[in-house]
Amino acid sequence: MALDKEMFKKELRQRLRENYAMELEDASEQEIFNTLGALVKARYSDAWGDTWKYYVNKKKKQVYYFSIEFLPGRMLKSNLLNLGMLDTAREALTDLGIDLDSLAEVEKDMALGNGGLGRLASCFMDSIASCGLPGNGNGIRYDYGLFKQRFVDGYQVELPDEWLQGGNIWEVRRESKAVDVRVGGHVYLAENSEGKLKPIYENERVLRAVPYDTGMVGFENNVVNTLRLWSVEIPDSEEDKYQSIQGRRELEDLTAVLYPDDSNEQGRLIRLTQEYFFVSAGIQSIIRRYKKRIGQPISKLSEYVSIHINDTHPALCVPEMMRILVDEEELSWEQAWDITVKVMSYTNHTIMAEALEKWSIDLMRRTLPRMYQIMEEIDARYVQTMRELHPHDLVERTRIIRNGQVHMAHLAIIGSHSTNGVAKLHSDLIKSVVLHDFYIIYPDRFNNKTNGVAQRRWSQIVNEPMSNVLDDVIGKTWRKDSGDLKLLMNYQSDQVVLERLAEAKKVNKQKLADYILEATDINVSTDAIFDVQIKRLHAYKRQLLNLLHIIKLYQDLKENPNVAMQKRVFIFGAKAAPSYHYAKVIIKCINEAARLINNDSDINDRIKIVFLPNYNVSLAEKIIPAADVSEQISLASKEASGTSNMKLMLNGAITLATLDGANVEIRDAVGDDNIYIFGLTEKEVYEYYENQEYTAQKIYDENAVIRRVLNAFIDGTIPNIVYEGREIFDSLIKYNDEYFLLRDFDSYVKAQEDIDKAYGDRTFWQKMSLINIANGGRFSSDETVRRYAEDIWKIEPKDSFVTEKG
Ligand code: 8GP
Repeated sequence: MALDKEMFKKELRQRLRENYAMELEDASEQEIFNTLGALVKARYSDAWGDTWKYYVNKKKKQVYYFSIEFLPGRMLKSNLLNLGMLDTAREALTDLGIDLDSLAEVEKDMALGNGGLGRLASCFMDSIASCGLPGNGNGIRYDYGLFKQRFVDGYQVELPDEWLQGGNIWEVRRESKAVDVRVGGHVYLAENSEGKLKPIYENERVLRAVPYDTGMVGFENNVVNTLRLWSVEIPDSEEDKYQSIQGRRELEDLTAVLYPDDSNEQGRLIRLTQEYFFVSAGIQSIIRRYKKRIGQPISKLSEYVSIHINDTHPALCVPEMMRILVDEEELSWEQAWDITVKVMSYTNHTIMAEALEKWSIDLMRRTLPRMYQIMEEIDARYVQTMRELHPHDLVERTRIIRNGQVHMAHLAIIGSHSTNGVAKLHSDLIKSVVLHDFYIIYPDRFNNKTNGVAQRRWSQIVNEPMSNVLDDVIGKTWRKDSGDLKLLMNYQSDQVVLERLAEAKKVNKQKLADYILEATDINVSTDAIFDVQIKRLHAYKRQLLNLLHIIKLYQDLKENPNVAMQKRVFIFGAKAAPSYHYAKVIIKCINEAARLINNDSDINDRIKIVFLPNYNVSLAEKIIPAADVSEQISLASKEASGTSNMKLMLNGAITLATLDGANVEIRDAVGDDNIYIFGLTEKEVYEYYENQEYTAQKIYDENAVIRRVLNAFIDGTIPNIVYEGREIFDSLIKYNDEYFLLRDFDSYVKAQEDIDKAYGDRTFWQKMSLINIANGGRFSSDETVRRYAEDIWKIEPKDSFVTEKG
């Protein structure tokens, strides 16, 4: 039964009394939040159990999405929306004198990921449930999420993210579902009494993996799937071995932090063990359930189970499945291999060489001896089969174990039936360049699945002013089916609609301006263009190119204060990996440029730089609805897809982009007139690589504007960056500008000038913005997961969902 407002208020008060023996008037925000969370959870707990029963009773094939990162952000509003309770909750709370938006801020961001890959996993979880698809997540319950970022003297400082302090209302600990995972020691094969070869483990460590489940609530469809995150504990049987605090700590640290800095041996060891830990625990629990609940012979596993390997971190799924099928279920190698390949599928998320995981044989053998043995066998059999079909060189290049290293991407491709990229261009590049060798061997395994974003969160929840206008203009069907945003195209010349959308944007900008003032003490005007670049800090994403342009504007204004230009606020949000020195240098330079420019009275607020600290999902939710310009300026060929580009267009920002990743598809969606494209194409980038004719020094010598901009980094123009400025300068000149910033600079400046002009014509700008919103619907992750479900996972939606939707 749906809760009406009065019942909602009554239940909230009642629960507060039960849990805290307290009246609402005396409760703290945290206490009210926890109570509200429990109320919400109670509203979906039946559906959660029923969903599971339905899958089991109907013997539905299920997908398990294995990912070392999940970035759900806050879940209160999203759960309320999906349960159809958002409006009731808001009104009831208002009656009680509580503002839902500020109450929601109490929730700590669940930040168990670094960036795009982790956020995509969470958008998929939302969409899988909302499309009524039988699918679950499998990952790690890190005690500490991605570090909290502060700026001290312009430098990034990392603080621990203690997100579990104060508890996590959404999770359920399921001790009875714990499994044991074995690592380290030695393994040898010996014949058992029946004459079968069996692995014998010696001196291994046993880790207890305890699952914490979180309900993934579908949008108004009574479907609640499960995100299962594993935490390490010491099993009772091993208690004796962990007498010392030090020993206990080491073990308990295994799931303490996300991505321990892997630049040293100790860190790498933890990371590899983490990967195996959640893979082994996940697969063991899938097999256990399968045997107990589905009751079919193990040989039919692939008809009921699909496992997705999200990037290479869970690639050990392949040998772990083989271990269970061969060592425990006693299938023949051939049969086990056939099942494994049918069950597994893999997504590649990056072409950056340094992110393609490799492990030294030595480390692998020491840490996961049985896994290593199995991978050796897979490798040997691969070579044997492929040698008969392909040239020797090709087979050697594609082996799993080569040159003293285990290649995880090779393992994932060889051990699965599908490898996909995340945007058309990226998938083409994978086939033609990055994984070309594999494409020759397995042409049928390669496919594209362009990323998408959870549109309910990224439009309805984060942007109410815009959503209300849309409801009035095109009706509410877009809230269920984002394809209906297209209806907005009928209003591209309607002054009233354009004006209302502009007003909504203004409201969002004011809200962000208030936040900026509070967080950074910087005053920004909502008349200015809000020009946004939000993503991990990485050289290839070229935040530095953005800065070079800002410095140029600054120098132009200093030279001639009467230069005509729109006011601009350049907004950055980005964390640098703790060990990524160059990225941190860029942060320092942006912060120092901000200090210089924001305080220069000659500039008179015409340009401002705001680097908001601690970029995360919740901050993205504040920035995105307020953005006018979306900077997607990676060097063409380097960004696999991007997803902030999709969220920003959906909120009416105009994209300024290279033809990289999904930007290409955004251009196709909105047309050339409603996007600003600049820079080298991916083909031109590759031509440069082939001809090796790029000389940054030459550009510097010949281009006075660029020379003046770069000199600002070393001549004291930007203060306090003596070392950092030199490092930037050298990276561009002495080390020849790896990401072609200088080559793209002029066309970037030109595109920025065009944007400046366009913004001056309010109707023109607003029309572009409308066209972006109208065409954002195609980048819905609902659509993306449906494609995965049909083409790769072969799973079908829950029947009742189809009927409910009509
Ligand atoms: C990101 C890609 O950089 C981005 O283009 C894409 O949109 C996103 O994945 C989702 O597909 N890749 C990563 O986040 C990534 O490779 N992370 C690994 C370093 C952990």
